[in-house]
Amino acid sequence: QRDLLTVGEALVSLRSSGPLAAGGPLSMHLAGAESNVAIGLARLGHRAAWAGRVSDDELGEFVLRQLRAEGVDTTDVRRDPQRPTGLMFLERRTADVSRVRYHRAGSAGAALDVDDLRAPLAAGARLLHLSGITPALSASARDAVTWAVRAAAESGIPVSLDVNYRAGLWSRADARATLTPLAGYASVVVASTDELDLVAGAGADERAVATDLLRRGVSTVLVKLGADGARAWTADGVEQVPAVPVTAVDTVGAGDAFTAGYLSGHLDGLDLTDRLRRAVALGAFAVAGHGDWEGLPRRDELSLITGSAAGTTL
Ligand code: KDG
Repeated sequence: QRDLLTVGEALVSLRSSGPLAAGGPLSMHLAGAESNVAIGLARLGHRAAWAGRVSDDELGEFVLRQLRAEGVDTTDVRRDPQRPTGLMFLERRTADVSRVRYHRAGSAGAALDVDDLRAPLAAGARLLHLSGITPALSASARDAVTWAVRAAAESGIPVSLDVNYRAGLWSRADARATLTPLAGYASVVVASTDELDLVAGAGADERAVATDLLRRGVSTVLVKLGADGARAWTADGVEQVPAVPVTAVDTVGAGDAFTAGYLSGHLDGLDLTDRLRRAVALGAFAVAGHGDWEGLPRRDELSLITGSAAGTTL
């Protein structure tokens, strides 16, 4: 059985080392929040599958090739002969400021629909992971995600939902209207502090949001605190772990790495503290290397960061 099924849009990201308007070389990478999570889990030896749509051309082939190379199960990926794979430009505008520009409207990934998800849901998994990006892509993608959380609930598959608010895709009001009901189906909700108001009708106060989610059946609310680590709210109370101190060179993908670490700990049966420790350790690997997922550890590399330094500072 699969450990994890994740669903979403995989993108080709084109990274520049300087201002895009000035031109220059771009490097080509696989991006996509949910596929990043799948890779994070596969690197740690879990059976992870990603489902979604990609184009029927070289870019779709590139996405599949990268996922397969990382050991992610792509059996349920659909090739769409009509639509392109979405693109994301990541522009290093200054040494400290990077900007994202999407070319993903009308993409194959955005055309995701319920029929794309029937087979992967029927195949079963120990966990289903979704992000708040997918329902922002199109009406059919929103319906697909809504169907998937209900199908998972009926089959007893716990759902993990990362809010992942993307201002380039929808307004906060639209996100709140869609994500608040969706979060009620999740077992784990992952959010940054500035995303808390999008998953509960309880304002932005962390305790009030967590209380509301727990009351609605969520078992763990994870709040990412960046360089300050992370907090988890459960029925037993609240627990916080500090971040692992590393030299941050690229924060893109850190949230996905964090989620992958947490879910890996869950699959391994670790207790909450150790799940959080693995989550912040993976976040540290992500920020300490370039790329969305390239720097994520294999299992035998976990101790590179969780070992000496982190053993005492975690
Ligand atoms: O989480 C990193 C993502 O921002 C990136 O991989 C692309 O999924 C993505 C998005 O929609 O921003």
